[in-house]
Amino acid sequence: MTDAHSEVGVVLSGTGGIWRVRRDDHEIVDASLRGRVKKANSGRRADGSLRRDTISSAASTLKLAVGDRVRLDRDEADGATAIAEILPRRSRLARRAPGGGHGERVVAANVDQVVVVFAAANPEPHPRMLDRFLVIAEANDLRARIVINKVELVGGVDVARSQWELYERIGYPVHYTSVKQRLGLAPLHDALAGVVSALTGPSGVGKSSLLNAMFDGLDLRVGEISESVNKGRHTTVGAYLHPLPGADGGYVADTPGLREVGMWALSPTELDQCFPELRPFLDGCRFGDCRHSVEPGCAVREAVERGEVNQARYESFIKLRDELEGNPPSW
Ligand SMILES: Nc1nc2c(ncn2[C@@H]2O[C@H](COP(=O)(O)OP(=O)(O)OP(=O)(O)O)[C@@H](O)[C@H]2O)c(=O)[nH]1
Ligand SMILES: [Mg+2]
Ligand SMILES: [Zn+2]
Repeated sequence: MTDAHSEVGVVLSGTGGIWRVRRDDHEIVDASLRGRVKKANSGRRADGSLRRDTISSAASTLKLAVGDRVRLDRDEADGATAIAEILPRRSRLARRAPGGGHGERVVAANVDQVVVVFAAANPEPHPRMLDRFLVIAEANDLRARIVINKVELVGGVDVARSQWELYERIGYPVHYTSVKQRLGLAPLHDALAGVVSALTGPSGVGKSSLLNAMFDGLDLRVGEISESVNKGRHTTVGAYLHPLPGADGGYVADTPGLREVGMWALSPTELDQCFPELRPFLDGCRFGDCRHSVEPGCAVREAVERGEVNQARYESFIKLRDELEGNPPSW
């Protein structure tokens, strides 16, 4: 389709009516979502006649999300920009609705990786919380990367690594950084440049500080309690996409809603697949519907007993599964 007045861009932010879009020429514009795009569930009106201008069929059941690539139309008369089409997504970070794909809420589209940031100390890290973030990434078939920041507070990279290398053994890349001492920033910069990352982690671990230290001109606010204000509210899943300065480009999505794993409605029976180190053992359980707790002949539990699967990770799995099955955790 060639249209002299249409351009393509990436959605940076927005909620209902007006969306901020960064065009491929790097100009940032506000664009409205046309009524007929917003409502288009099919190419036909209620009376069966064809709509003149509907969203492409692949996008017809999708709601617009940050990270979406969209085709923009500019009205020559009043100069207003409208989103005419959502281009096909290559991936998405989505909350699943219970029982299937219907009604899922896309937190960010076209995400290449999830980057989970914790502090080695201050605030004290919670490995079980890290496990939850990793499960969300796995459930969305997204690569995950871990950052342990503020390593100077525990005596440096080697001390931090001794505490977290378990995750390296599972296969997750782990970055050990200190903004204060400018440690480990170059490799993390290179891992973010040119791709779309969903950045998450507890408040105060240094996410904004890291981005500012790696990308000149980003100037994110540091040291503010940015998201706790809205804690617990479903609206906080809304994300914001920051274009990364530099020749390589790339985007980082601030995704506060990722913190509330209970809202993700993962299926308890598929949770074991979201722990990569359990996968080799899942076919070995005596029962196909093994819950990997008290069942006889459980290959997962045997692997834990042999020390081939980390005990704490296994406990994370059990706690999360109990939670997903509706038993509130005791921690
Ligand atoms: N000691 C130490 N402090 C750091 C380091 N990096 C960041 N900080 C400090 O940690 C505090 C929180 O940093 P932020 O960058 O605002 O943390 P954040 O993760 O963006 O927090 P939210 O936006 O609330 O989610 C600030 O006071 C930073 O100066 C580090 O490597 N070492
Ligand atoms: Mg921040
Ligand atoms: Zn089992």
